Amino acid sequence: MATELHHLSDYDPKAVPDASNMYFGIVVAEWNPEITGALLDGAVSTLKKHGTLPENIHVKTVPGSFELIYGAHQMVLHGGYDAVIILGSVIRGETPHFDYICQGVTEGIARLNATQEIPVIYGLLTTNDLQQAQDRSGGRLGNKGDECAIVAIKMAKF
Ligand code: DLZ
Repeated sequence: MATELHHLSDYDPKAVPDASNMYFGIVVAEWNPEITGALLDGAVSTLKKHGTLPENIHVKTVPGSFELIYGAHQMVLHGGYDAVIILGSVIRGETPHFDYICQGVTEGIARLNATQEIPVIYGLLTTNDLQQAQDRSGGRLGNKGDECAIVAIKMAKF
C-alpha cells in the first residue's frame, strides 16, 4: 500500500508494506516457459514472503505475451484484485516480430494503467537472447518476478 509522506525523512524505498490483506492476479505467458515459470515462482514466493495468503494469489496463463493485454484487462475488470501482474518473456528472433510484440504489449499495458482502476505491473522480459532472459529470471541479475511482486505490493490500494 502506498503511504502518504508527511516528512521526506520518513521515506524508506526499501520498506515493503504488509501484504496480508491484499489480493493479486497474475497472468503469465506460456512462450519460453522455462523463463516465465521462473518469473512466476519468484513473484509468488515474494508475495507470500510479505504476507499474502496463497489463496489470495490467482494465476492464469495465456498462450503468448501479446495475449497478456487481454488477460490483464479481464483480471482488472472481473477479479476484484488490488493489483495485477503480467509476466512474459520475448526473445529477439530474426524478424521484426519481436519489436511489434514488445511495443504492442508495452502500449497495451500502459493504456490499462492510464484508464483502469487498479495498477497492472509490467513483468515483460525483452531480451536479445535466452541467456539474458535466464540472467533476469533467477540468474545472476536477480528475478524480475520478485521485483514485480514488490512493486505490486507498493502500488496496491494506492
Ligand atoms: C509469435 C511469437 C514469437 C515469434 N515470439 C514470442 C516470444 O518470444 N515470446 C512470447 O511470449 N510470445 C511470442 N510469440 C507469440 C505472441 O506473443 C502471440 O501469442 C501470437 O502472436 C498470437 O497472438
